[in-house]
Amino acid sequence: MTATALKAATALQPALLKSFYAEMQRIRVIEEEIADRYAEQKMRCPVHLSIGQEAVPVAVSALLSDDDQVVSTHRCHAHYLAKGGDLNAMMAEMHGKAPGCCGGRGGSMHLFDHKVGMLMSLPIVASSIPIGVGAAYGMKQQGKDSVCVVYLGDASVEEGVFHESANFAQLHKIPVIFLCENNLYSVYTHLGDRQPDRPLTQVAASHDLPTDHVDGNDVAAVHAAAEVAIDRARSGRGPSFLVADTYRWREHCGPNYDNDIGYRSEEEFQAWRVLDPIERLRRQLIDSGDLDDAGAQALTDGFKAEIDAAFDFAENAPYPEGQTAAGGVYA
Ligand SMILES: Cc1ncc(C[n+]2csc(CCOP(=O)(O)OP(=O)(O)O)c2C)c(N)n1
Ligand SMILES: [Mg+2]
Repeated sequence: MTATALKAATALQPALLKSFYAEMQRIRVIEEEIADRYAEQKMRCPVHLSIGQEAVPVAVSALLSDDDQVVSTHRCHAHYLAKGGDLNAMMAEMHGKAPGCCGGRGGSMHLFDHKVGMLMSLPIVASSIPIGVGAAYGMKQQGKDSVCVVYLGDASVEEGVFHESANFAQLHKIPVIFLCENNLYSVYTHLGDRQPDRPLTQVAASHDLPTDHVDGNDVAAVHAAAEVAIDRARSGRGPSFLVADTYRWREHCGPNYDNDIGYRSEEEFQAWRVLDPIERLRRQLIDSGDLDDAGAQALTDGFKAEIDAAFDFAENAPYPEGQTAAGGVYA
């Protein structure tokens, strides 16, 4: 355990760690259910699952209020759920139904819930970054102490708009946190083939951003590092760039495992699987005497019924009316 993680784990109360466990497990159960039902073809949108990556959004959202905003990417389910996004609206959206959070027109990569500060998710890589910076600039101009967390994948750093946004944010001391979930891959290409010589933190530091790098599967370590960055933004000291190393368990897009197609190995997957953020925390809580098997079960008991009800809601909801098809189209 790193010094940061050790400090974080000892500082956090067991009750908070248990809530992290439950929240991560809830997101996992929801995404596993999506994967299990995907072949039924009732959800006709692509799905980018975050199974294995649950620690980052859960740790970060615990530090945010509904007035703080987040923006996300194509891989947005966990960000939306951890920020408190409405599950029925998410499931309806994934089924293309009218009560979906985007009116059934967006699908799984367009999850919004403005009541809880889930500003948007966008599938064009890096396109949400300047929008998050703009939202945070607005907060600053209005004299608020709110912040915006911009979730981005390791590939986003290779897009020009990341650099323009980072530069602008630092020049204007904008209260934004660039939270890079480094799952090592951009689709099938390993980070080592894309950035063989430069750590991601070094790329961000070239814009003079304060940077940090944590084990993204250690929820307490992420919480500790995010707390520093969020406090910096909230107190007017400007943006930060935080890299959290993690791993997606399933294929880039879709419900399956794809360790057999050649771009990564079963051995690599298994090495990351033992770093499962949920199982690590469960074991930590059991070892410290703060949780037992029955307690862990009790924390997660209601999730299956909740997601079944959300699927029922989505499947029984109406499709959008045909005559509204041009609504929201700007030309
Ligand atoms: C501008 C742009 N280029 C290419 C794509 C196709 N694409 C979708 S996701 C993705 C990789 C994204 O990798 P990363 O940012 O690391 O996120 P991850 O999928 O690993 O969570 C690519 C290339 C896209 N959506 N937008
Ligand atoms: Mg990636």
